[in-house]
Amino acid sequence: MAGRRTLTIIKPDAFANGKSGLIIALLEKSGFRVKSARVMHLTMAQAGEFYAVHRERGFYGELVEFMTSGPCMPLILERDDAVGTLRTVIGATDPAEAAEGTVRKLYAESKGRNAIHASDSDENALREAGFFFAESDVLAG
Ligand code: 3AN
Repeated sequence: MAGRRTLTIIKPDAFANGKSGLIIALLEKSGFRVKSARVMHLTMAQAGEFYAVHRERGFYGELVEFMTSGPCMPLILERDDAVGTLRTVIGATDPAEAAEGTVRKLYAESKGRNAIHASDSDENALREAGFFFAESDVLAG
């Protein structure tokens, strides 16, 4: 059964451009409830570990550099079919291919600077939530 929680990160481009409130409003309008949130500036070590699955890909260095370029905002979100719904709401990785009304269509600049991260499976949602939050940081219910 699809899980009710997922992990998102409002990335440094969107946070620096003052879009975090608008993005959270869109997520809430899409039925998500915020269960935990923080603002933080990732270190190279943290960003490198978070994106370790992409280590062999050509854009890894650029990705780690971008994710450490300024503060970002990780959040745990909850609703039915959280992972699948959030992937739809954020849109395609490349904003040029993202559907109208999606977060990336509205706020992303490019494939690299693409405003938001969302977990791509329930397993990764659990792992990624644990990367940023202790269970005691997450609202129950
Ligand atoms: P998504 O974030 O849509 O799940 P992935 O998992 O393919 O996309 O890629 C992870 C992150 O790596 C993307 N959010 C994006 O920031 C970055 N990325 C992916 N492809 C490229 C690329 N060709 N050039 C630069 N950055 C990229």
